[in-house]
Amino acid sequence: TDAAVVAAVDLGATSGRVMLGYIGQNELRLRPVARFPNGPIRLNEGGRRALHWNIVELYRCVLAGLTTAAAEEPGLTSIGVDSWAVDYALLRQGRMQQLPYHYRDDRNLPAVEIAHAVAGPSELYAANGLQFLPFNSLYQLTADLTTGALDLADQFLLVPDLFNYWLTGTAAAERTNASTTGLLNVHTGDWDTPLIERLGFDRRMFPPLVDAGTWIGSLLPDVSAEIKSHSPIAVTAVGSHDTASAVVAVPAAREDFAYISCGTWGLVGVELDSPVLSTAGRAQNFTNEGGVDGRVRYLHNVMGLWLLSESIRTWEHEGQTIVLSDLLRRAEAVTTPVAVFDADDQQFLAPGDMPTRIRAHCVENDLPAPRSNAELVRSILESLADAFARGVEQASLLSGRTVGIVHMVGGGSQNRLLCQLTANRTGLPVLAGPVEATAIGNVLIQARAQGLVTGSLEELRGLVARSFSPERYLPACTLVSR
Ligand code: LFR
Repeated sequence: TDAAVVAAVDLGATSGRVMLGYIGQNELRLRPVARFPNGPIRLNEGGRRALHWNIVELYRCVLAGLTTAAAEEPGLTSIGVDSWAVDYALLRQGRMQQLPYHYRDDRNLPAVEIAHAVAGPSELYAANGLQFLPFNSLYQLTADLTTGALDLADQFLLVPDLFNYWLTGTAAAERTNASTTGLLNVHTGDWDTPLIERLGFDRRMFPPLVDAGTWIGSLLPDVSAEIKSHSPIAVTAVGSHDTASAVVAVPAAREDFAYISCGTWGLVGVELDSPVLSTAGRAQNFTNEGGVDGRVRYLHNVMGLWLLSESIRTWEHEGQTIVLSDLLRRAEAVTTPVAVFDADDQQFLAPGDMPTRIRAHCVENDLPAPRSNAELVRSILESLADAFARGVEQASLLSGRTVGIVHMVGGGSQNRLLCQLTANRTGLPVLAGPVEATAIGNVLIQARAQGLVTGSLEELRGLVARSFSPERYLPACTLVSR
């Protein structure tokens, strides 16, 4: 075929991948070329066990993936990088000063109080429109302020921006991801200088903002040599917040849709043209994150498959052998009513023994504590589906947008039980897939920047729907257990 090729680098909290994206007349295909694990690393910091990202290892894996990509497709024209949000590197004269912290590190809690003493939650919401999450970059930066780390830094780069800088030498802040820092003004979409200065940060640390679709630069000569590429490759800004890219690739055919981008997190919401800053929305912890093409991702963070993956990690650590497909089959076969607990409870945020925390939470809340792995998994999935259903309903109520269909994209869309339970609890059809929505959204924005496809997000979504047809789950009310 004569399809053009771009590469999507998509970094998630548990794994990263490099995918080749093929774009032709009315065709869109994806081919994985590399997958690698990602995870936190604990380091002793003066007696505290700090949680960091092994960002340099991640970069090594990205370069290895790009080497394979360039070898397989010498005509590769562009690279785009997306990752999870909020986490960043601090640099001085281009040198990274410390390993980026993981958003699940516990340094944030004291920092929240310090930041809120300067600017309270309602004032912050009026300025940045973000739901309260204790790891929003502004709280992390407050922690850096108290340790003196900011004294050494002259630049702040979110993870994808850091990779773009390493690849091209150009420092820029892509807007969708920058919106998750809490330091962008929700009305102007620009760095909120008064807020930044009140919080005690140096405005000059924050790089110029660019929109998704902007050309960032060409690969540095040594990077080009490293990945053995013989033709010029551009690095293009994509919706560098993974959720922003995932929302681009929701294969919606109608306007009245809600989405659930489900991986480590379950991001539940609707897409709007302008932010909703109501007190009710703030009370329900709804966020106005920046989307591609100036759209607003009005959504709520649900704890997501983290509850499951961290349970599995705990069991494996205890020496149990876990086969995910078996476990899910047994969870599906559970017929006794299981606890539907509050998946959003902040106590589930930190890494560590998840089954014990879930059981304790059930006991505290007079819910039946799960007695087996299968019951625990069923309880997690029921609770997630319940939180998803509440999220969809609230998104609709708070925004005034009618919702007639739910699109589930990302890794969670492969989980048949979760999709069915979500259909049951929302009472709406759930269209599941694509699994690789984030990488697809990443590819599409590069393709549009290169003129390989044209049109609005609606048109891009049409192309996704034609190329990856979603699976349909209809609500079956009898399956609901409470
Ligand atoms: C999903 C995600 C969420 C963000 C969380 C932390 O991968 O990007 O949107 O709230 O990770 O960065």
